Amino acid sequence: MPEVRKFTIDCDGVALSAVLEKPWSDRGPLVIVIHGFTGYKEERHIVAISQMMNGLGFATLRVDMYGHGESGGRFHDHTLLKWMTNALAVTDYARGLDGVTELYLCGHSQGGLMAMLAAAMERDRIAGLIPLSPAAMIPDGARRGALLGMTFDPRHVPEALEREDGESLGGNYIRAAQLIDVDAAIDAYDGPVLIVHGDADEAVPLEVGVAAAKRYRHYDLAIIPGDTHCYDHHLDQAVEAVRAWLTERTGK
Ligand code: FER
Repeated sequence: MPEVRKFTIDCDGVALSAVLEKPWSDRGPLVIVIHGFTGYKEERHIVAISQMMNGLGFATLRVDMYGHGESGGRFHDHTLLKWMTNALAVTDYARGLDGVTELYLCGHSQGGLMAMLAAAMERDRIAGLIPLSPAAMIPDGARRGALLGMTFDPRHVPEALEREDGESLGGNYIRAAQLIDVDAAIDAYDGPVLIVHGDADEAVPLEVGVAAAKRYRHYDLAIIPGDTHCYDHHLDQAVEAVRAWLTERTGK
């Protein structure tokens, strides 16, 4: 049984809710695992991927980002810049844990994009990057004026985007996203990358993940036939793709 600990990580006064699962006692690797837009750390696919990692001997640190899950901040106020700052705080926390050897970053969708941006910032500190169905097109969408199936004037950013479920997303989300250069982040990272993407993804087209993968210098790409954004049909195959890649990387 791995050690399981639930706690919060402070990020400039905002409490980020986190769960650490650690199968080793002295020393070992750790993967930071981050959910997507409107997601949280107990989602089925986030937990399944993490449990597999624990079984392989990797500790996992699942964290709710700003405005999501049990963390502080309002959903309406979240931005990719806040999530990037969260990623720095979480990475610092993980690096400070006793016994952590290699550090990996894994994130789903918007969390996958965040992991890609964090990998660029942390390129000298991380051993590998695992974006799952990464929503790498968000910054382009913000610049073009097309997000969440809605359109807007990108030069006159609306106060908010009203989502179908009634929760609104503040205009600062768009303003921040417009400034993010995904290609520059990809080019800044030359470590190993595994991108996993379902070819029936209804939220982030497969081509987005394929294009991101192909821009990385050292990438592997696992396409899951017939699967959706959250691996509703073949979660086992998504988990297996990550397992095989981690096993190969660590020679376990
Ligand atoms: C969008 C498409 C996908 C978008 C966000 C996402 C904010 C993120 C999805 C996820 O994280 O699961 O247009 O706009």
